[in-house]
Amino acid sequence: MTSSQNEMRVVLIGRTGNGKSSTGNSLLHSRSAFHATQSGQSITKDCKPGRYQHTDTYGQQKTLTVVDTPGFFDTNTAITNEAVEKKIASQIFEMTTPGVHAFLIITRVGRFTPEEKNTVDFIRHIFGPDAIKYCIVVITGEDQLEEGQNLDEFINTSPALRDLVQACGNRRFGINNKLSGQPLERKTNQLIEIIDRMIKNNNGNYYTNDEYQRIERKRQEEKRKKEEDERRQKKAEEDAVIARTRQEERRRAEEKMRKVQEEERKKAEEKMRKVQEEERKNAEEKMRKIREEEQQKAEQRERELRRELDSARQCQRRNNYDDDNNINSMIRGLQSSGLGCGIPSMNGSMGMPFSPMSSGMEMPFQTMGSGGSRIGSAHGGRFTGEFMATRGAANGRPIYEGSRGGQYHMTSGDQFYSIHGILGYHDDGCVRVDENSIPRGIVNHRALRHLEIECVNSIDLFEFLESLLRCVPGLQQLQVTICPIEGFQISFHNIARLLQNYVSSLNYFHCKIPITNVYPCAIDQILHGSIHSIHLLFANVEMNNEYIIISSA
Ligand SMILES: Nc1nc2c(ncn2[C@@H]2O[C@H](COP(=O)(O)OP(=O)(O)OP(=O)(O)O)[C@@H](O)[C@H]2O)c(=O)[nH]1
Ligand SMILES: [Mg+2]
Repeated sequence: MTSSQNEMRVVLIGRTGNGKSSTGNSLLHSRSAFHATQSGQSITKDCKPGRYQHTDTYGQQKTLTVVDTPGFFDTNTAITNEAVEKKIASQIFEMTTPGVHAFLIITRVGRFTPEEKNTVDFIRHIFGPDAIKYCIVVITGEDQLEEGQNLDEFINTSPALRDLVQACGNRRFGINNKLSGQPLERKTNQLIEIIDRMIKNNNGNYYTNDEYQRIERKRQEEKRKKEEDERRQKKAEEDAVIARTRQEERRRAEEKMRKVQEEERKKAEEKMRKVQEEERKNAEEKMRKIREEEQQKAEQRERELRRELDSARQCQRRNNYDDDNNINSMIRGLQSSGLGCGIPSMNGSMGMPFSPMSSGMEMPFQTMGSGGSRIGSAHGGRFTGEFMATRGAANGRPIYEGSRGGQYHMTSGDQFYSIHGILGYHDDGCVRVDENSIPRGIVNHRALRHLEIECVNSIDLFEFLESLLRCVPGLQQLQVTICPIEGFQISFHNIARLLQNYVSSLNYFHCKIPITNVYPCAIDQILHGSIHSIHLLFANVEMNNEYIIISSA
């Protein structure tokens, strides 16, 4: 097999203690690559390779591999049986494959034994007959040659050694491993040159045989398998990296897509929100403008009406209230203006839940007349009261005088009850219905459903109704006739709330105010102070020459 120019593999073989390890260290320029010591037994137990980067005299570099081996021909150890021999051989093959450039047979000055001649046979036996062409006899202990004796003279002193050297093609070399530094380096360089020459003589080949071939094939196969495994592993790793990269890219793309979608969704939401906000603002602005316009119109109308009323008052003052026709004509003027008759509810959608007039139902009440009339309902009744309250003060305390009480007439079946004195004055000056003053056992006033009240002089309608309605929680229909005096003020807004709060069952309300008792200022209060707040139970405001009628239908 052609030798590689930059490799040299050398095997040291010889008897125990001959200096194999020492020679190996010299070749490797080391003192400790192999363990070398003076001992009767083999120190080296297993083959061991050592490497050194050798530079020859031409500056060419080569890797020198030196394989140290256990001692041969030792009675105690070493190569004494087939098993150990095979083990050593196998290790040498492993460490020097694909072949050996040189077998160095290590012998020693003064210690050569005839058995060592068998080393050649051992080499032939292990490596084959041609291995001898690659053997060199290296004699250690050159420093121990007798004075004046050269290496060949020493060789010639032993026929067995001479035979060994001859068997090895007279290739021999003497070395003193005790040298150091340059002298030792010169020696090792000379030995390597001898090996080089031997290789050349062997046509530049290292020694190989079937076993080496087999091992080499096996090694190549293992190398190929290893490379294949590595290639497969590398491919698997690359595939894994690609898969991870793809997965990562997919994840990034999904993340990007998700972000884009999220952003688009937010943008759309923001856009929608802005549009809705804009629409809301526009609608609010529109509503505000409409309200403003309506407000302005109402204010304008109110100013006009006030002007008209002022002029009417002035006119009346001038006539010292003598000319009722003027007032009536003013009222008619108001009626024709739309305020006095059928003023629509402020909230157009609020229709009356109960509207006997419009629905054609029979009115449960009869129109109030003097003395009243009986009511057909079993739980209907009629209340009339005459109150004349004068208010004064004595010692800082209020004094109330005047006629007290009133009458309550009620039908129950065929009976007609008259109840007197159910109204009373109170310290705070209000006229209230006193529930305790209603004679018990005569009538279950809490069961009243229909009630008519007529007050011939001014009372605080709100206070009066509040106290009355506490006594009649089941009331469904209420008719009130009052006669306000000049300056009398009625807050129909408050009364409406009162009726709705206290008598949830109330579905009909009828309030009649004789016009003859109402002075313009009272009309003013009724129409302008409260009428705008009226709703539901005050859906209708009617006015004729005799009455202002406010009712729920
Ligand atoms: N004076 C002298 N002593 C040497 C020389 N070479 C080796 N020795 C000594 O010989 C003894 C044995 O040397 P090793 O190198 O251990 O011999 P070995 O062949 O490896 O022995 P095993 O490993 O037991 O087989 C050591 O004490 C070395 O110092 C030499 O050239 N001159
Ligand atoms: Mg040794």
